[in-house]
Amino acid sequence: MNWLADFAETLDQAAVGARAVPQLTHARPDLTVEDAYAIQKLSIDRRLDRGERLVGIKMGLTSRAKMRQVGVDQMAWGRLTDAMMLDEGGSLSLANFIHPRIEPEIAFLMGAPLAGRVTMVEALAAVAAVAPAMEVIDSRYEDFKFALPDVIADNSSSSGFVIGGWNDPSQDLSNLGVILEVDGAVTEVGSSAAILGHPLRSLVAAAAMVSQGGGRIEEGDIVLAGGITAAPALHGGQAIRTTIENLGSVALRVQA
Ligand code: 0L1
Ligand code: MG
Repeated sequence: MNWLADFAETLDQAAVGARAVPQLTHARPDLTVEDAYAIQKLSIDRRLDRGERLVGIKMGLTSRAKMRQVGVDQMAWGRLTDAMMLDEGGSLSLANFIHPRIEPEIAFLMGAPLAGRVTMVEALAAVAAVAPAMEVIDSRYEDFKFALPDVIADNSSSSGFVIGGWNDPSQDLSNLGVILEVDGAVTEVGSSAAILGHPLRSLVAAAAMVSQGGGRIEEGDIVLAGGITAAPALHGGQAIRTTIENLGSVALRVQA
């Protein structure tokens, strides 16, 4: 339907031009979650048409801290492309974003596909490696405000991500300490348990949600399990580091 494609174009252009747009639900209060995932797909298809490649998925709103921060209390997922990947220890330019925030994440590297209803044991068996990560989220909506269908259509706010060193996944991931430092000062503290009680539960949810949309998580995909803490705003010149117990650190610098 044309209006879905029109919304997809609006969000795609907002991302490309780093310009905020009004929430879609202001124009269309009856927008459903199903419509929103269709818009997300159409808008990411526009990027694929420009030569980007899908490299995985992100889960969003899997922790209470994130739900509280944005006032939406249901999980959502989005698509990751190669153009969103940032170099570990590298820098990002604020010019490419509207009002970016950063959040600590756990990333899974898939060693096998995963789809449908799976147990945590089956999810773990499909994981090749686990890493500390950070996601740059940058809602394309004015004032970073949205309802659930808005944020889903907007690729669950995903704008960039950075992955640290990969680790053996056969370790206890249930309650790993997490700190987010800005310029060497600890600004957020959390635990991997903040992700649905165990980060593997996010992977279980991801398999089910992606299948509902007719897709599956592929071998080689990266899956971001969801923000662990609230996400502070990024400002020029900041040095950002996330450290996760037993998994290591991942860093980024914001260009001045
Ligand atoms: O913070 C937000 O923009 C909500 C969607 C992304 C949340 C997450 O990745 O956990
Ligand atoms: Mg996130």
